Formats: sequence, structure tokens, C-alpha cells
Amino acid sequence: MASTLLTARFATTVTRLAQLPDETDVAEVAFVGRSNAGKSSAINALCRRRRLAFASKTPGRTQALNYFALGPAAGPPQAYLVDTPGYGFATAPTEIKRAWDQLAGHYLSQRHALAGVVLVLDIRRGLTDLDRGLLAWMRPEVPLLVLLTKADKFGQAQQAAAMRDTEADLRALRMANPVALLSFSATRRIGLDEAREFIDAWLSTHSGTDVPPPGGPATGR
Ligand SMILES: Nc1nc2c(ncn2[C@@H]2O[C@H](COP(=O)(O)OP(=O)(O)OP(=O)(O)O)[C@@H](O)[C@H]2O)c(=O)[nH]1
Ligand SMILES: [Mg+2]
Repeated sequence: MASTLLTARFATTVTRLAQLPDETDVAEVAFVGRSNAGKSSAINALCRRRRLAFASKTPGRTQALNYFALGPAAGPPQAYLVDTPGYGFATAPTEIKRAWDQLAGHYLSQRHALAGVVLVLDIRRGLTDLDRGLLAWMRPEVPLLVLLTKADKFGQAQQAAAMRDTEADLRALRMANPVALLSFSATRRIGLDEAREFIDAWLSTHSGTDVPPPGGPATGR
């Protein structure tokens, strides 16, 4: 069956928490990672679209969550992909960094619709302290897929070494979340089918049952 990712189209841009779509049982998959890691390029490659998510020439400019709808174009969205602002750009003023924490951190830790998180890492850089900080926002039941992207920059042996190092770094975090790791390249189309399979599986098994009833008090976490 064709991946639901191939139906992606732009839905909306969210710059403030108040603008987040109401929590429904429509599942969301968020792409997170350092500025310039390759998040938008990964989304474009996975959706087989050239300029769906804008790959940026100016790192750190986009301080917004960009929503892309999935599912038959005629009907209501069946799910969303969410491109998030990159973190870690050196030149960002403190207020921008704080705004990022507020928006993306709150989104990651609070959003019940999250069916999974894709962490995009530049394979040449691996897991950094900023990524560790990001992962700390995640609720333990949300599955994580780590893409070591720009694998085209490395030969096979270097790719394998980076995979081993990152796997060890992830294991050291002792996260309760299900974690998967893939070697990936948007430009050379490495790991695309495998990544689509993970995301499709998340979307097909996600249930919105932990969504608090509208107007009612939130229970549990
Ligand atoms: N060689 C190679 N370059 C890539 C790959 N993916 C992305 N790039 C390049 O890396 C740069 C950043 O890519 P983006 O997709 O804009 O990165 P981003 O994470 O969305 O960046 P921000 O939105 O600024 O956080 C661009 O110049 C891309 O062309 C890849 O798989 N291989
Ligand atoms: Mg981007």
C-alpha cells in the first residue's frame, strides 16, 4: 500500500501556542532537530515533494510549527506532519531561544495528538547536548525515530561508525520511549522507505483515547 505521506499538502502555520489546532484524535508526527540538520529536506523527500517544507538558506529564521495534512485531498486530514523550528543556531537572541522553548517544548511535552517524533541529526555531528535537552521534553509513551541524515556525506564505514556511536549515545539516555535509528539522506534517497514505514505504522496505531474530553479536566499526566 502506498504511504500516506505521499498525500501531504500544506495545512497551516502556528506561531503561538494559542494558535495550535484544537486537540482532536487526528494524529501528528513532529520533525525536530538542530537548525540546518535537514528537517525540512527530510519531510520533502519523504513526501516526494520538492518544496513542501521550505529548506532554508537562513538557519533559524522559521520560528513556527508548520502543519502538513495527510490523507485523501477531498476529505478532512487523517493526520499531520509538523515541521518545527530548528534549535541551536548560534546567533539567535535569548528571547528567540526562549520563544522556541515555549512553543516547541510545550508542544512536545503536552500534545496528546503526538503519535511519534522524528529527530533529525546531521550524521557528521551526531547527538548533541541540545538534542538531549530536546528529548527530555518527550513524554515516555511517544515513539522516537532518529534519522542520521546527510549520510551521503559519509562512506559506508563512516556511516556504520556513526550509527554505532549514536546508538550508544541514545542507549545511555535510558529513555522509556521506543527508539529506532536509521541512516538517511534526503538527496541520495537513503532510508526513505524505512522511515515511511515507521511513520505509517505510528499513524495507523495511534489512538486519540488519551485526549481529555472537551471542557473537562485533564486526567493523568
Ligand atoms: N548532502 C545533503 N544535504 C542535505 C540533506 N538534507 C538537507 N541538506 C542540506 O542541509 C541544509 C539544511 O537543510 P534544511 O532541510 O533546510 O534543514 P532544517 O533542519 O529544516 O533547517 P531549519 O529549518 O533552519 O532548522 C540545506 O542546504 C539542505 O540542502 C542530505 O540528506 N544530504
Ligand atoms: Mg526547516
